[in-house]
Order: sequence, then structure tokens, then C-alpha cells
Amino acid sequence: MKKEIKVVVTGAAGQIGYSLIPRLVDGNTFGNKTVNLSLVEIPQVVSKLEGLAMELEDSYFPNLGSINYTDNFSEASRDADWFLLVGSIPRGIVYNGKKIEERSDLLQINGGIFVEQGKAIGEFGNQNAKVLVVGNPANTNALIGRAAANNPSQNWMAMTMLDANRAKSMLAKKLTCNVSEIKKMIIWGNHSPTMYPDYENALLNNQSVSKLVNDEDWIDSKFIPSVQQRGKAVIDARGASSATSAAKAALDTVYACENETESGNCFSAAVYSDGAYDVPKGIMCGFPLMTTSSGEIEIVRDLNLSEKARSRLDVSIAELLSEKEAVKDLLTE
Ligand code: NAX
Repeated sequence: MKKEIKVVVTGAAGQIGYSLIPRLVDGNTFGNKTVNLSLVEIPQVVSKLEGLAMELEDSYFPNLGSINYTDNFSEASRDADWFLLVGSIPRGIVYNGKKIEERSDLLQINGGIFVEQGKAIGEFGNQNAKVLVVGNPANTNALIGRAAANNPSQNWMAMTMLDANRAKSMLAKKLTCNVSEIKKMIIWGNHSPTMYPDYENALLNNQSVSKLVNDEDWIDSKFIPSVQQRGKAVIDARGASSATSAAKAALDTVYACENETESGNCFSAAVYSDGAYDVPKGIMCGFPLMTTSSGEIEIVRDLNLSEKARSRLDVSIAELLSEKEAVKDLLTE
């Protein structure tokens, strides 16, 4: 078992980065391993990372190894075990003199970034590196990066854990239980308002959450739309997008990949479809996942999808296929 782990984080000077990075070295996410950090930013803000590095040193983290920061992603990637790709250009920003408002523009700009990062990960990252894309549009960014990396032994994912955690929180309130008691809470499809939070396969004490809630009206008018729109609700309330909850979800995903999944449970992330559940091959789709005792991350294949779930999932698949079409020139596999 390796005693050291190298983790690359992009967007390290952003708001998610500030909440995420200290918790990578706090002894929980990677257990007792020494964590060597490689923090990446764009040239305009990379110098700010000196301040973050100072704070990390001042925080008494016994598991903190080396800290490097750079605007050179290839250099950062060398022999890295984990890549947390948080950095991306947000909607609404002026980029090269143009305000980025259309999803198609966002897809193209961020897609270009992920081609470069994917190539570097494929070439310089560890053979069994794991990559979690957080920067939006996360699923399609991951699809582009994975194609550019062209390294099948590496494991590319896009984050849907935040959506799953939001869903668990709503269900726990409704059913008056602790969030940790809700198992198998899966987000199918795209990390976008078309995602499908699967309350029918979710369990509380081995009983179907759907049966326990027994209120389809609440499910359709409150639960599903609230999970789908929670990101916007946080922006409206906070004046900024989710940061600490997004950071926690990234840590939860890393933890879920680093530790064997408890029996009777699964976790949520988007991975490359191999045709499981009749999802078309070649898109990054939210699936139920498990980590085996030997550390493999696999799709859990024995859940049932009701007709309602299927039709909701189909909407999200259609969106993923149209995003794929919009970036087909960037899929350089
Ligand atoms: P911030 O704008 O605070 O930070 C982003 C940082 O990324 C900036 O410091 C920027 O300089 C940096 N950056 C941009 N391009 C980069 C590149 N090529 N290499 C390295 N760094 C680069 O955004 P923040 O709130 O931290 O959010 C980051 C991303 O997470 C956004 O795309 C956001 O949409 C996405 N989110 C994804 C979520 C998910 O569940 N998948 C939820 C939360 C969040 O909205």
C-alpha cells in the first residue's frame, strides 16, 4: 500500500478550492497517507496560491507533504494519483472580449481547456490515476478530457455527489432520520437540471424510500425539482454558487473511491457509459457505482428502473448526446 499520494487540484484559488484543499490533508480523506499537493491556477492568479500554501503550512496538518503551485498543468500532472479538476470558466464572465452566456460557448471554451488537461493526464499522470471533474459542464468536460487522455487504465468521473447529498438531506428531513441512514441515493444522467434523483432505489433501513415517503405529489412537485434546482437556489440565497458543499461532495467522492463500498450501498458519480442500463455508449452519465475490495470502481448493474425513472433518464441522456454533438470537434480520441 502506497504511503504517499499526489493530488492535483485545478481552480485552486477559487472558492471551492479554498474549502476543499485543507480537507484533502486533514487525515480523513486519504487516511494516514502523506498528501503531496500540486495546485494549479491560471497565470493571472497563480501567485495567490502562495498565500494558500502559507495557510496550509500554518494549519498543523501532520499528513501534509509537499505543496507545489504552478500555472503549468503538464508539470503539475507528473506521476499524480488523483486529479480534482475544479477550475473552469463560469457562465456570465467576459472571456476574450465576449460575455459567455450560451451553454454552447461555455462548452467550447471549457472543452478546449479539458483537451489540454486530458492530454497531460494521459501522458504524465499515473497509469491508474483517478480524475474527478467538478468544473461545469462537468459531464461533457470529463468526456472531452477522457478522450484526449486516451489512457483506458485511468478512471475519469464527473461529480454528481453534491446532487446526491442534497437529495439525501431532503429525504432525511422528510423521513426524520439522519442523512447517513439514506443508502443507494443515485443521481442518473447529467449534472444539470435534467438529472434524475432516484428515490425509488434509495433505501432507509433496507426499505424503499419511495414506499416510506408514500407521497408522489411531494416527490414530483417538491423533491425532484428542488434537487434539480438546488444550485440556483443557493446562488439566489448566497449571491455565489455552492462552495463548501461542493468541496465536501468532492471529498466524499474521493473517499468513496478510496474505500471499499459497504455491502447494500452504492455511490453516485458520472462515468463513461459502456451501455449499462441501455445508456448509449460514449457519454459520461450518472450511474450507481461501487468500489471493490481490490479498489476497482464499477457500475452497479442490478438496480431496476421504473418507467417513470426511464423516461426521466432519457431526457438527461438526450441532453448529454446534444452536448456531445456540440463538442464533437474536441473529441480527439
Ligand atoms: P471560482 O470562480 O471561485 O474558481 C474557479 C477557479 O478556477 C478560478 O480561480 C479560476 O482562475 C480557475 N481556473 C479557470 N480556468 C482554469 C484552468 N484552465 N486551470 C486552472 N484553473 C483555472 O469557482 P468555484 O465556485 O470554485 O467553482 C468551480 C467550478 O465548479 C465551476 O465550473 C462551477 O460551475 C463548478 N461547480 C460544480 C458543481 C458540481 O456539482 N459538479 C457544483 C458547484 C460548482 O457550481
